[in-house]
Amino acid sequence: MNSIYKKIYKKIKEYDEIVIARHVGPDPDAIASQIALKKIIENIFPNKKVYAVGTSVSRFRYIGTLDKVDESTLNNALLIITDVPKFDRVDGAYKDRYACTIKIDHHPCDEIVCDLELVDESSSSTCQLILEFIFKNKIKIDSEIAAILYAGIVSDSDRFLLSYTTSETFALVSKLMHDYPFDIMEVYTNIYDRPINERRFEAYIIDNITITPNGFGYINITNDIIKKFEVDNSTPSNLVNDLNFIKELKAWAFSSYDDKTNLYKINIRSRNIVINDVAEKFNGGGHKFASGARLKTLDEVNKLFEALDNRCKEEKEKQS
Ligand SMILES: [Mn+2]
Repeated sequence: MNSIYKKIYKKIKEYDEIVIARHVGPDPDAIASQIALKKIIENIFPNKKVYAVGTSVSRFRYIGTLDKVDESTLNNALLIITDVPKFDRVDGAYKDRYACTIKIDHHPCDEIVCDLELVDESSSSTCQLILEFIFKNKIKIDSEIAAILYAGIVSDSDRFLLSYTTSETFALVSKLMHDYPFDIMEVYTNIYDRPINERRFEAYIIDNITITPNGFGYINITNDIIKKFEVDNSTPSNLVNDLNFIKELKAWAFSSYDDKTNLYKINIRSRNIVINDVAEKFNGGGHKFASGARLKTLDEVNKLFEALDNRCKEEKEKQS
């Protein structure tokens, strides 16, 4: 019987032009999964044209560089989307242009959107799924690709702190490190080195976050504050995990304003309280305990905060 891993390998083999895309507002797992997959395919099939597309983010350039492709020139191409559940959040690729589509992802999703799908909601990261794909197909990689995949797994699991971290995660990572040794400190430096102004900004957030009696923490981060601390609009998203393990916080959310899209961007995290269904009601979604939303008005932002506080209240009442 052909497993999904084998089926995906077969499809990749069939197509000469392959585009790999991931979600808008990428994180290290999104970029690492697409770049690693591109390198893997290029190693096995040097004659294929493989493009990893989407807006580049300078702070993730250590993972690799992205490509531009004119989709109108493609004919009979394969599209692989990684780390993204649906096409409305795919950055830089349009489904209709492709002869075949594949999805590799760990976000919850109630629909089939691609011809072939490797989806596992219980996986720590999309990079973990890529690792499974590699080992199941006995693909040879190298230490450079290994370091990229490790960066994605470490980052998405928040250094193995999140509940999606399983024995499977450690088994795969152990084999990866054993077979393809890489410089672990270099990976951590790339992911975690921060300028002092960013840490000061984090201190500001901790100083100014409001915590309700139900254990919900929220803060509206204005653009004046972003300017004052000389950080950028994506910085709040990068810091949101750092509020984990604060005793008084069961769930928390940051709101910041994005001038480019004219939308409020909300990052939501929780400890064991399901919040993605709340985010979904406010033009958002994501994982059970790590979600986000994009909203037009501050009024909607406040309504979302209220709904999240209510969710915390319900949970508190259940437990008492
Ligand atoms: Mn991910």
